[in-house]
Amino acid sequence: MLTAEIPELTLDEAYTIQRASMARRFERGESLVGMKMGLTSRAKMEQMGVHEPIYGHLTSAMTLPDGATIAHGDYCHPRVEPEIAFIMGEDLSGTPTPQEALRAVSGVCGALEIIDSRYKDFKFTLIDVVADNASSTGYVLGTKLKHPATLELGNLGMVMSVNGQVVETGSSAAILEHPARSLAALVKMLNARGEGLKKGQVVLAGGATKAVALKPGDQVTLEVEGLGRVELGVA
Ligand code: OOG
Ligand code: MG
Repeated sequence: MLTAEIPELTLDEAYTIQRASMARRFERGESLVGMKMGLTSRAKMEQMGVHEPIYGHLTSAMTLPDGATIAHGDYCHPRVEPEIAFIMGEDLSGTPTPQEALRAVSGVCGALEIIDSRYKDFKFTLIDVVADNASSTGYVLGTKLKHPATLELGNLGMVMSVNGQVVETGSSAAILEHPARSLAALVKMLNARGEGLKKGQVVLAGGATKAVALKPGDQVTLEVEGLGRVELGVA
């Protein structure tokens, strides 16, 4: 772990490291497509032993289409998480309330996030995982997009299955009690660095349940109440 080598590393410095590693991706031709929140549900906090929400950057190279198949061998030890995603209809910065943040959203959909970690066995501190871009690796958005005003966004049932077996069940309520609170928290954290969200960007609100390890041959399905299905295969 990074903090084992540099114990005095601060959270602010970890976010600076995260941006430095993003700058290298941008130099390689990737572009910023959005942001993700992490550790926003009790299940995730307890699984990882880190009890504070974090954010990471999503790039074009992480974007996968619904029904995509990934090669397990391209990853270290990938895991999948059931998520809710926002599509920003307007720029958003400052310190909005959850209600204000939601007004800047044009669409909501279900999403599967693939996380992977540089750290052995996903063992890290808050500062380590922030420096590693919050384990961001890939994401799949559902194709059914709804305006937030047409959904009970604060309590949507979520069922994640692998190879036809239900592996995790939950609700969008697990995400800081309402996914809009995760969005507002993200904007507040970005604001502390003079940044914000841009129209068209994607925001993942954070896993509603614990993450599940992926194996070759897995076919993952997420069903979100009112938002249809999202699928991911692993070869
Ligand atoms: C950190 C990333 C957490 C989420 O949705 O909570 C995350 C990790 O667990 O490796 O993406
Ligand atoms: Mg996640």
